Amino acid sequence: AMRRPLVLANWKMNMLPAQVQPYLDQVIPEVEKDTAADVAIAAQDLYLAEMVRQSSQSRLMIAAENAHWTDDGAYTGETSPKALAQVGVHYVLIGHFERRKLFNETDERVNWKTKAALRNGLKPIVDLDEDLTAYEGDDASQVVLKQLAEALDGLTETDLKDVTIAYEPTWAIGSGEAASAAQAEKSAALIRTSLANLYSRELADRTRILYGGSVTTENAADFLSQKDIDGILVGKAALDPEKFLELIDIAQ
Ligand code: G2H
Repeated sequence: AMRRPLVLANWKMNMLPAQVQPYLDQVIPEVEKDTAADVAIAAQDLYLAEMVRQSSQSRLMIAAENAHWTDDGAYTGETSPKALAQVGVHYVLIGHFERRKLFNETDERVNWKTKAALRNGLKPIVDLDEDLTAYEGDDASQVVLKQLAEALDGLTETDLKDVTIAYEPTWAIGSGEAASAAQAEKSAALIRTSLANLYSRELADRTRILYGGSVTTENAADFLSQKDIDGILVGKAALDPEKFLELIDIAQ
C-alpha cells in the first residue's frame, strides 16, 4: 500500500506517573522490531520528554495532544510547538473533538495550530469531527468537509506531506458505539475526494486518513481493511498496553 498505517494511542488525561513506566516497558520492546505500521502515543505534556527519551531507539513515536499557535510568548498554561519539537516530539493532535467541544477550539485556531506545528517541524494530526445531528442529516459530509477546508486554509501541497487527517464521529467517541466500518469508509472517502479537489489526486492518494471513535481489538480490523482508512486513533482501548500491542498487530 502507498500509505503506511498509523496506530495512534490517545491517552488523553489518563495515566498516572506510576502507570506510565510499566506501559512503556511493555510496549517499547515490541515496537523495536521492524513494524509495517507506524506506532505513536499521544500523552499529557508532562510525560512527553521522558517518553521521547525512552523510545528513541525504538519505532515508537511520541505525540502531544495539543499545542499553541505561536512559538513562544505570554500564554500562561499553554505549550509551545517549538519547545515540543525541540524535545523530540514527533506528532501533535490538532483540534481533537474534546478540544473543540470543551475548550473552544475553533476552525480558525485549528488552522493556526496546524500551521504552527508545521512551521516547527511537528507533524500535525488534524482531527475532524462529526456530530450525530449532522450524521443523521444529509449534511454530515458538509460539516466535516468544512472543517477540513478551514483547517488547511493557506497550506500548500508541500505542507500537506506532513499532515495526517483523523476522522472522528463525535457520537462514537468514548461511547462504546463505533461507527460501522462502512459508515467510516464513506466519510474517509469523502475526505479524500475533498483533498483531491482542494489539492490534487496525487496528494489525496498519499494523505493518511485515520478513523477514531470507540476502536477496539474487536472492530479494528474492519476499519483498517477499508480502502480509505489508513490507521486508527484509539482512546480507551489503548489504555491497556496488551490491547495496544494487539491493535498494532492487527494493523500490520
Ligand atoms: C476518540 C478516541 C481517541 P475512544 O476520542 O481519540 O477515543 O477510542 O475512547 O473513543
